[in-house]
Amino acid sequence: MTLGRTSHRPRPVDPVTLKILVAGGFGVGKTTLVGAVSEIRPLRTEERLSEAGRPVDDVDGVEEKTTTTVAMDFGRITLREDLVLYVFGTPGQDRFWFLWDELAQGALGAVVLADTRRLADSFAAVDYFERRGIPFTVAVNCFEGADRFPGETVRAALDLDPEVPLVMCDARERESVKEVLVTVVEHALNRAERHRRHAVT
Ligand SMILES: Nc1nc2c(ncn2[C@@H]2O[C@H](COP(=O)(O)OP(=O)(O)OP(=O)(O)O)[C@@H](O)[C@H]2O)c(=O)[nH]1
Ligand SMILES: [Mg+2]
Repeated sequence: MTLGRTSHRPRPVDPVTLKILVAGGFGVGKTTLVGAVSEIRPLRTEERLSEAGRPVDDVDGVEEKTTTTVAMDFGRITLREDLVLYVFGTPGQDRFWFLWDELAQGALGAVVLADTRRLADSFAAVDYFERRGIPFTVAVNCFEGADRFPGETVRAALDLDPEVPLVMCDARERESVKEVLVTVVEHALNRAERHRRHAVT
């Protein structure tokens, strides 16, 4: 038997896979964000917004919207050859809140997308991750036509902890979304490292 040189080559390592959630109010651009960044055809669970849903679905400010996520969005992005993110978009409407606990299981971190025209719609997502101690980053989806506010104003309005990163993004742009995801991963890893050091000392 001849042992070729190939046997000495390092074997490619399996990438680390991390789960990231994308949350935020109704129609803030979660499905758009997952679709923009995913390297596989994203799984979507969109249903048409129906007349029947009108009394419960708050479409104020998003009148153009014809569909809504009813379970989740799912996409995948390779950040580095050894680091793959599975990105889960949550449904934005209150009536699907019961799904959040399932989706949040095993998540390393989360993005709370916000629209400055309807900031209050993202309060619930901020509260959710704060309560559960899941590290998150707030990403303002800069819709054209929406007023631009300085980060500090948005931070104050959402009453964010100083350590929570806040970034501006365009949910339709792959590179912009990638930056958001890198921010979340770095924030979550830094926080885990701080907790670990704290536990040792
Ligand atoms: N102009 C502009 N439109 C956007 C942007 N992001 C999303 N949209 C549009 O806004 C609408 C809502 O986007 P979605 O991605 O469906 O929002 P969502 O947060 O997944 O909505 P739900 O699942 O119903 O909560 C769609 O018509 C998008 O095309 C953006 O950055 N700029
Ligand atoms: Mg959606």
